[in-house]
Amino acid sequence: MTKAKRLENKNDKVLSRRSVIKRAGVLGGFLLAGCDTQYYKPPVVRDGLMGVADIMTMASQRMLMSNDQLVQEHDSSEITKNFPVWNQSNPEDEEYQRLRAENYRDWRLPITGLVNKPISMSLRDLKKLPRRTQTTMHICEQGWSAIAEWTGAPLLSVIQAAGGIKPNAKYIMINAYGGWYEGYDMFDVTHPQTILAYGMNGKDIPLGNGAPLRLRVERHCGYKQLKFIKSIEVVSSVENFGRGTGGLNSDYDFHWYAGA
Ligand SMILES: Nc1nc2c(c(=O)[nH]1)N[C@H]1C(S)=C(S)[C@@H](COP(=O)(O)O)O[C@H]1N2
Ligand SMILES: [Mo]
Repeated sequence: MTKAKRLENKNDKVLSRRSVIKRAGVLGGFLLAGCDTQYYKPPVVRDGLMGVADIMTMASQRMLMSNDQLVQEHDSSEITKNFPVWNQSNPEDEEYQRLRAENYRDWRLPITGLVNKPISMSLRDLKKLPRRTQTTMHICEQGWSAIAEWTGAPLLSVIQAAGGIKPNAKYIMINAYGGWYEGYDMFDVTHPQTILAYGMNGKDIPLGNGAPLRLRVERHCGYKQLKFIKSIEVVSSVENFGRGTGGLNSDYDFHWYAGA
């Protein structure tokens, strides 16, 4: 890792989950609840609980990870030359195409729902927030992996820019242009390597890899790395989205949580 990157990533300390939980008022919900585990549960879906196997896998994975552990960060020499473009590569969405034609000049990210100060951020606003650069391995559940360097704003600092969450907030739902959406719990939101990335390998994110903004939530498989981000909503329940399982992929038989 270069010195510059190490400097950028010094924000990890500021943003480490524990320090945030300790700092009164930032994520009020954590403090009022006085207990993390409430936020580390999978969504309860309409047709009952997630499968027992899912819950066991998730519980043991999260126990192992409870030390704020970071995923491995690679050397820039390991970056994959031709990072795949997988699934959607250019959403057929009128609004998206209009924004793209103007190089995303008018693109905005609304952050709404159970936050203290709903806002709408431009790419410039996002670039003014603390910045993190990480070279990580993307692992697609469909059997491939590749390494890239990602640069972006920690999701946590974006939520903080919206005034922090209200006490009853439990999940965040992210919508993408082209119809994908995924849900994440506060465990993912507050992790230092969870970033809204606008840069890939030192350049703007290419169209096919999710321009102008995609999520990197490094301990999840590929399908949780949402591309073409459109909006963020903080919610207390995932019930009202799609089929109510907490994400497009779990709506259609993938697991809500399949952490690596
Ligand atoms: N909006 C959106 N996000 C998405 C997808 C997609 O089709 N649309 N595919 C997912 C899957 S399964 C993978 S493996 C990665 C692929 O990212 P890439 O195209 O940058 O390789 O994006 C994920 N996020
Ligand atoms: Mo994937």
